[in-house]
Amino acid sequence: MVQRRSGKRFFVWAALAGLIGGGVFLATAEVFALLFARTASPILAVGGFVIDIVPQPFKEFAIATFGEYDKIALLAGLGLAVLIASAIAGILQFVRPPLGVIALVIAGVLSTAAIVTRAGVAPLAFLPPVLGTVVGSVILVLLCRRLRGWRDSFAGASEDDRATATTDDPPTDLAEGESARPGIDRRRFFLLAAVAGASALVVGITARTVSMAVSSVEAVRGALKLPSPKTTVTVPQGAELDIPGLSKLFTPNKDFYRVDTALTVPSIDPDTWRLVIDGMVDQRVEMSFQDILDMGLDEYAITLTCVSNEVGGELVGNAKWLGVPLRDVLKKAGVQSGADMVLSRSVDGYTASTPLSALTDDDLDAILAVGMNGEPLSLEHGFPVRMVVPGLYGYVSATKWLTELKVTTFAEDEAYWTPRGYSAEAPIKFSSRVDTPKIGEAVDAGKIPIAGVAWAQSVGIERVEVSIDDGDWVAATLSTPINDDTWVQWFMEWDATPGTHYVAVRAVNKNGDLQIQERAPIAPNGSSGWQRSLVRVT
Ligand SMILES: Nc1nc2c(c(=O)[nH]1)N[C@H]1C(S)=C(S)[C@@H](COP(=O)(O)O)O[C@H]1N2
Ligand SMILES: [Mo]
Repeated sequence: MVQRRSGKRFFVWAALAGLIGGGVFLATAEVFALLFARTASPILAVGGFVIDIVPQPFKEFAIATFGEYDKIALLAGLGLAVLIASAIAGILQFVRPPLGVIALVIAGVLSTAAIVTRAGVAPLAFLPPVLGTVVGSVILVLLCRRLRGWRDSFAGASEDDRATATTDDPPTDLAEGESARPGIDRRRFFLLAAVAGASALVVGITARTVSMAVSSVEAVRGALKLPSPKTTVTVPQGAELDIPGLSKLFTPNKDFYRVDTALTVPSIDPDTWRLVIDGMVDQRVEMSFQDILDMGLDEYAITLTCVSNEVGGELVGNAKWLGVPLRDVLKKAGVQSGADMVLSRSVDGYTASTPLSALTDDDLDAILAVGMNGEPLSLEHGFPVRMVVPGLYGYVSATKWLTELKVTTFAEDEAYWTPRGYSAEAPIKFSSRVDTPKIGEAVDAGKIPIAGVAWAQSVGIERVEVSIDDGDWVAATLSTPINDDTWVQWFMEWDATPGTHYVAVRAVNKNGDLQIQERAPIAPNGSSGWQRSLVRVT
């Protein structure tokens, strides 16, 4: 009797194991969707797929029945289907392994298909459902194994009890049908069930909530129309050379390098965003996003560089920024004498220390930027407001998701990277780079261009020189510069002969300084050296 009753009870726990396995699957997928591909949430992708395939009359029926709650009804229905299917998968895995895992894998394949066939999908979008399937299956297998262990020792114990009951031994102090063994196995099952179930709930709900916050800010950003600027950047004739393999004059936003410490991209609603200017100021000032726009926007072309850029590296990009001068913003608060630094703070706590003079100097275009290449900043590049300062590495000047400007001193305050091995002040070391021919890619012999970019923000590039096989330095042809804050393109025609050759490049800035030849690592204040690369000609 006892056994039959508890046999049924095990099916309930098997169903619970299935629910937990399913929950872990979804929670894992949500976390990786948040990290790699926001559109890769299995539930939402399958929901979207269902919306796409159900026939029009059915959609009308759904709208007539549920009204504006039709999407919620769909998600609730899907949720219910997931619950039932997970419970069944648990029971299957308990009685006929690996049927439950097979069911989970089928669900994984279907949701992967729903995700990767959506429009505009990220390249890694398959990862969330695949990882979800793997982790969910592991949990399901472990839970069912422990459950079977519990059932077997339970059945064993019952038989023992029956066997002992035929003898005249006095009853033990264990309750009927119980022995120490099933107690341990039961605890093992419930411990894993509790840990996995609770983690799935907490992690899954957190990840989904963050995703929803992000997508609503994404929608706000999509609907945002920045006012037209008072002035725009004039791109002179001959500013952009047309050479295959050469960097575009303006780096497209999707190719623009991204460097920050943010694990998840902050999502800030511009309506509630505020910038606080405080510290050594006459009056603390608070500005809204609209206050910034109301100052009137101008367009600035500025090349941004990361201190982590190695010689010849990719962590540099050029953009047209829409923004307002930081000196005008600081004027509103009134900077007090004695201050020599502005500590800018991001909503995620990141800070940068910028010399006050770099922000207040009339000859420097240090700005608060709201737009990048004709669009509002993307979330990754600092939406809604970031700083851009020509001539200083990003980590000491280009704070994204800006929230506070504290006027202070270097003696008083320290920025995020300062105690981590990087200098408190870091002007960009001007540099030059070869874009084509690409290192390691063989080129055909004959007349080919050698071309690249060079930058010396706030000073300007005077000359770029190229040396082949350690021969004489020959001046390359420069594109017409936009201004001294942006990079210039350069090229030189080369009669390439078969074999391997060294191509080296160096620049001279408008102060007449030669690019530093001595190699330096990126820490503590930026790399230096001349790029010299091996090119194979066939
Ligand atoms: N909030 C915040 N802003 C930041 C950073 C960061 O980690 N957090 N990194 C800085 C660094 S090191 C660089 S090089 C630039 C890069 O800007 P980008 O990602 O738009 O190219 O942002 C700067 N602003
Ligand atoms: Mo950086």
